[in-house]
Amino acid sequence: MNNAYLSLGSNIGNRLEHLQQAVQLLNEHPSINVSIVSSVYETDPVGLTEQAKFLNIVVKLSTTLEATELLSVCQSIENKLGRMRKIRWGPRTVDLDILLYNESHIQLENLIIPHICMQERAFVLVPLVEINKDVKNPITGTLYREELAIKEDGINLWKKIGRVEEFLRQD
Ligand code: PH2
Ligand code: MG
Ligand code: MG
Repeated sequence: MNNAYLSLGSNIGNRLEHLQQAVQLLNEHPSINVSIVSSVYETDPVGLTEQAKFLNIVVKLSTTLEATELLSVCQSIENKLGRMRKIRWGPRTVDLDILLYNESHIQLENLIIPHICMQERAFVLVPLVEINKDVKNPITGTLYREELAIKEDGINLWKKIGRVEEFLRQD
């Protein structure tokens, strides 16, 4: 069995519902079990700052899928939920990024693990450290909670979550 951490974000429409639908679709996959969902954080947009605030979560899952197969599942969920917006070529309603896959270091054209700039993104690190304060960068051995120390600006707890079922029932 493989363990992975995923970052999910949404900044269009009903953001919470998009995150819930994405987690539900992940969990419904026969080879994926979502074991932990972080609290929901409202976060200032990073990169392109002229856009709406995001809701971000991190989930931990176990899976028999290879990392590249997990990536395909994530992309099909993005497409499925994106299509519901009916905006052709429009912005995606939900983004699913694989952060970590076991202790793997993967460098493929379409998949880099650990996720390329996760150690600089508080919207990733805050929920990640919430669900596992001992998780380390598998390449450098640095604890992600130590990367976090100075960068918590623009990240606000939006909804406290305890269990996966509780998250899926929120409305
Ligand atoms: N995702 C991005 C770019 N910027 N900013 C926040 N706060 N949250 C995100 O999920 C996010 C972002 C590209 O995927
Ligand atoms: Mg992303
Ligand atoms: Mg992405």
